[in-house]
Amino acid sequence: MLTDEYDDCWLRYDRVGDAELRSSYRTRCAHVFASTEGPELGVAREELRMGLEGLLGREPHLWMHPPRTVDGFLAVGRRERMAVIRAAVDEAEIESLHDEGYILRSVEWEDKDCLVVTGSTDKGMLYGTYHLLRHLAAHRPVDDLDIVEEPRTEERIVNHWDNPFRASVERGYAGMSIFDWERLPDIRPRYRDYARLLASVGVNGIVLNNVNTQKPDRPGANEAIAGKEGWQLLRSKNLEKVEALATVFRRHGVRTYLSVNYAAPILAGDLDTADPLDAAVEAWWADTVDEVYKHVPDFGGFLVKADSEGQPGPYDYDRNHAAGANVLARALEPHGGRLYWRAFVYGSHEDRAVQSYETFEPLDGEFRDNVTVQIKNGPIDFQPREPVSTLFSAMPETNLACELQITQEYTGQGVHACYHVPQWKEVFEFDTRADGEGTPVKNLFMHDEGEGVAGVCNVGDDPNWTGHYLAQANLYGYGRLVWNPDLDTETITDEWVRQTFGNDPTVVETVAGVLHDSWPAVLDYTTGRLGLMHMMYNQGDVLENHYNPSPEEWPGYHGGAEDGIGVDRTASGSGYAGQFRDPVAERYESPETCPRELLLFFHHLPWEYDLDGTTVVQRLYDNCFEGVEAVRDMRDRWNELEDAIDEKRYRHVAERFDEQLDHAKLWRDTLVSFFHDHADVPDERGRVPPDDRAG
Ligand code: GCV
Repeated sequence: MLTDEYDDCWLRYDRVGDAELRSSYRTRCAHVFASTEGPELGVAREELRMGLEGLLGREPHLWMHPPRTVDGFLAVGRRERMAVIRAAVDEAEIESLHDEGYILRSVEWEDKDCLVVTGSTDKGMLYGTYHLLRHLAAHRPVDDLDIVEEPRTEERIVNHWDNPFRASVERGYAGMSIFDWERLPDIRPRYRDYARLLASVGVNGIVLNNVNTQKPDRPGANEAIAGKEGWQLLRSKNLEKVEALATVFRRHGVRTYLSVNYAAPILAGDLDTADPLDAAVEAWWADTVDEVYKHVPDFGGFLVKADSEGQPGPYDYDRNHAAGANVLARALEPHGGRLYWRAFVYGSHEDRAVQSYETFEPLDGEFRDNVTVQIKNGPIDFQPREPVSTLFSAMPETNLACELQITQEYTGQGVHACYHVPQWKEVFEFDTRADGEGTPVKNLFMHDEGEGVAGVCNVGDDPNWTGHYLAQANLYGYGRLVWNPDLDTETITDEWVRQTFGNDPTVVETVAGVLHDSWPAVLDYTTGRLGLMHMMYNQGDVLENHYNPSPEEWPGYHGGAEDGIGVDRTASGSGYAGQFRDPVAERYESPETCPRELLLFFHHLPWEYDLDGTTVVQRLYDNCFEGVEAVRDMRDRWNELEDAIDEKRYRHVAERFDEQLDHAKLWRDTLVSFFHDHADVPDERGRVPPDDRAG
């Protein structure tokens, strides 16, 4: 049910097959009395028209007044404007509702069976509309509906690492950029469909361009891209393009943001410094921001990667990150804009894990109110598994956002199935003890304005949007989990499968089961089971970057050597464990109490260190073999669906699983050989080093 040749993702709205259910839906939804005020309500009406036509098998009748001659109807609008809604919802309920919240309720009104969708804002009602359609697509009953929903997280943003004018996407595995910057401000229908997908899961902000706004200064970097870099978006003629996109997203309740280069006063202006304490720099940012707001009056703000991986920053002028951020924040403040300032810095330290805490913790309380420090979920870089970042519990006086990666840079990219919702859930639920027992990570960035979650988006120009059909579940799950971090993974998965692949119980069970097993499989063959990480190829701009196994390349990340494996991050090593609060720090300090899944992240242990009757090296061998079997099993289960889902999607995923299986074997064989070569310990099952029989 998207409007062009692209895949519908979860907005398919397939016809409800069960006649009784369809008839109960028709009673309440075949006639729609929906308010016409406001752009978001226009989107809601259009979505209802498309969605109900698909689900009910005929276009709904959209009324301009309450229908009197029918058995029931759906009403979408404000309480004060519609008698049917007043009959269903108290004024006090609306008054206490969050701006983006909504109420869905069944009600009998003038002898008619009605459904109402209402809220205190148009945006809330748009979210309520999507909730209703999701409910119908999952074949849930509507006769006694009573749902009151509010977002638990204020800022729910996607970050695009798209390179404007180059059309490429850094760490993008779904083709070129969805945004055609050369043709903008011409609008493609696809932008609207993308905005619908985002709104349907409650995303309310989008950063349009890559945080790397300048050509990376490294050997082999493509010279042709000079002059086509992200910082150029601040130029007037390009702001018209931003304005066009913002117009589309605004109607769907999504605010637009830009990544900017710290040295923009030099690059895009004519200053010879970007020193944050220089008056001319301050004035330049103020003027530039004024110009942006002329184009996009509800502009969300900027995202900045500073002093990191070759991007300029305040260190270039001997200023700290708070001084660096505050100059941009002051420029944004009068317009209600926000500055997202990334905490992803490393460089001078031997163990990069410790650096962002050391850089930012001393600055707590020094950032202006409209600054949000954006922290990756872990201290390294979106690995299949890492501990949570210690910064979350170290900055109580600062607005924080958690950065997740929806795109699968280190978890098989566009080829492997790896469902990230369980991993994100684990991060959100981790008890930091920051404020005593029961201070999960999610509590440190939820609730307040200016706090939230940013997800590095996996969308590209591929017809299926995300490269791998199953990766659509990561985008969907991201939005749903961020809206409400208390939702359980099973609920999110079930919703996605039903909307995407239909309600056949075998299909639902199989697809949900495959998703459920996918992250553990990746953990097995990359050995994240014991906390190893970053054993991937890591060379410049080549295709296999962060995809193929290459454990010899960066021994510092895993510490594999003759005497053992793992990295000492305790007090006798880099000290990362000590950045946690007690008793978490204490637990991590000792290999006896450190959770298995992080053991080798925190400890360098002998290969034959005892693990409840087995050894580290044997456990690693076993994990690699088990990972391959887990992929084989997922592939076989998927293959059972051949006649149950459409050929196109079936084949696409089946072929991806074949490729994943081959690649998991490559991981297994590379890693077990590496472990064997260094440990010189035989595999007790005789499978290592691998030979052709390994299969
Ligand atoms: C946008 C890692 C990735 C880079 C990314 C960087 C970041 O290093 O490999 O592609 O750059 O993180 O998050 O800034």
